[in-house]
Amino acid sequence: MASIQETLTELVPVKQAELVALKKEHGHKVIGDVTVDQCIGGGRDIKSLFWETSLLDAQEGIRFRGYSIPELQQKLPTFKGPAGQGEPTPEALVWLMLTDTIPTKAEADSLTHELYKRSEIPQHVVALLKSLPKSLHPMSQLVVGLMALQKDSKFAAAYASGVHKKEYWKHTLEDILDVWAKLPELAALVFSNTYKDGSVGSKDPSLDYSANFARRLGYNKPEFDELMRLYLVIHSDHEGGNASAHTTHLVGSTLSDPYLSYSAGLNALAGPLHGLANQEVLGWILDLQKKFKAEGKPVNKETITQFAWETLKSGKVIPGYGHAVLRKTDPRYTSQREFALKYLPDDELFKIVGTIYEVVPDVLTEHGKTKNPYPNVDSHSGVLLWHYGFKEFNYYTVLFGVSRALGALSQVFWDRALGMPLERPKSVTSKWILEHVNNS
Ligand code: FAM
Repeated sequence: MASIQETLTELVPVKQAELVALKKEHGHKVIGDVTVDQCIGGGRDIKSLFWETSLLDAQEGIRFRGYSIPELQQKLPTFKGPAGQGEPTPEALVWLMLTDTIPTKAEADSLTHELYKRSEIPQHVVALLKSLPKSLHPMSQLVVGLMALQKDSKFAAAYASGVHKKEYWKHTLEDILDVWAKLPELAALVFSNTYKDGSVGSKDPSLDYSANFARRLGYNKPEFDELMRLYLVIHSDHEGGNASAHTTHLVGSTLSDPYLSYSAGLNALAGPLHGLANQEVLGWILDLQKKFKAEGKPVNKETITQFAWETLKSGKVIPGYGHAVLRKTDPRYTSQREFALKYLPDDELFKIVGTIYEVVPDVLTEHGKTKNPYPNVDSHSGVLLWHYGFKEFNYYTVLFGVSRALGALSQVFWDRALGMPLERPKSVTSKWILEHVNNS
């Protein structure tokens, strides 16, 4: 069986030739126009990014290399064996995102092994993390840890020694495998530094990436391992325009190595309109519960509607609802709901999430601003973690950060393998726009 490195060594020249042919045959053709609204409106729908690992449809949601989430669940190998014996593993998804092929169980397992081998964290990084104040947000701690690991970047070392540009992708792949392997370790250290005594649970070479991450965080239940697999798969990639993926790609385009590029992506993910929304959702639900308990009222459709309006009237967003591109319920929300129906149908917070779903789309529609009144991925993830006793919700975005590395860095691999150039779109001033529209 070929390793991931051997498989990619065969594939890279094929994909390079395909891109050359695409440019030669179709390079001059138009795929979109840009309006003034789009230019001053965050670039929505402008087709100007190249992203191979996944594609988002506004109505249907995300597809990874052409496969929807339910299709991944039917086709990708699981921890126990072939597809269908539980949730797919993130290692299997990574193989698919990198190679454009569904892996066999043996191929996915080889990647598990490869990542396990590389997972050790140097002592200077452990000491650095332990020196950080517990009050520093876990996302900031994760970035500090990843930046400190950059000392060992194989790409940066190869570049400094004058390696030929045709070889960049090999050193980039080395770094990407290292970052994927070490991120859960860093994340577990951040967790322990923030909420425990600084020590982490032990890992086990017979387990997969997700179960080992769960053990490092102190969780031992196979059901929680399944949740971790689902979580790491569905948060991994959401095409290229979202802020964390785009930032990683942009910074990588300067030939910053994968440590530097993904640290930048994590900083984008840490914003409340992006990945931090998952902690905001949990906070919103707990505030809602607390308020109505204090007032002696039940949490039901009426009180949730009242709370939603209070949020909107105080000039805040309802976290976990709306999306820049999607215009329907996020399939990542649906897959988490299905998990909850299977494993925790009677959970109190899960029921509240269900009731929120029954009323908030109508409230947002009546409010009349948001283009998409439906829930996104963040509106469900927190209650699943909470159910298993994972209540440190300021930490939730770190889990998202471990997952998003899988997609964003799979694309960075192809960016270097395909020789993608420095990203540098054109900006214009308001004066330029006025002159342009008046003269056309
Ligand atoms: N609650 C209240 N107002 C909302 C809203 C929500 N959930 N979603 C959108 N709006 C408002 C938005 O703030 C904007 O208002 P202004 O005109 O006053 O600026 C208006 O509706 C139009 O926005 P839009 O075009 O529908 O959405 P955008 O593309 O500008 O923004 C989001 C997209 C995701 C930033 C926005 O829906 C939001 O703030 N949602 C809540 C935060 C959240 O859940 N973020 C996580 C997104 C997630 F998928 C992820 O990245 N992990």
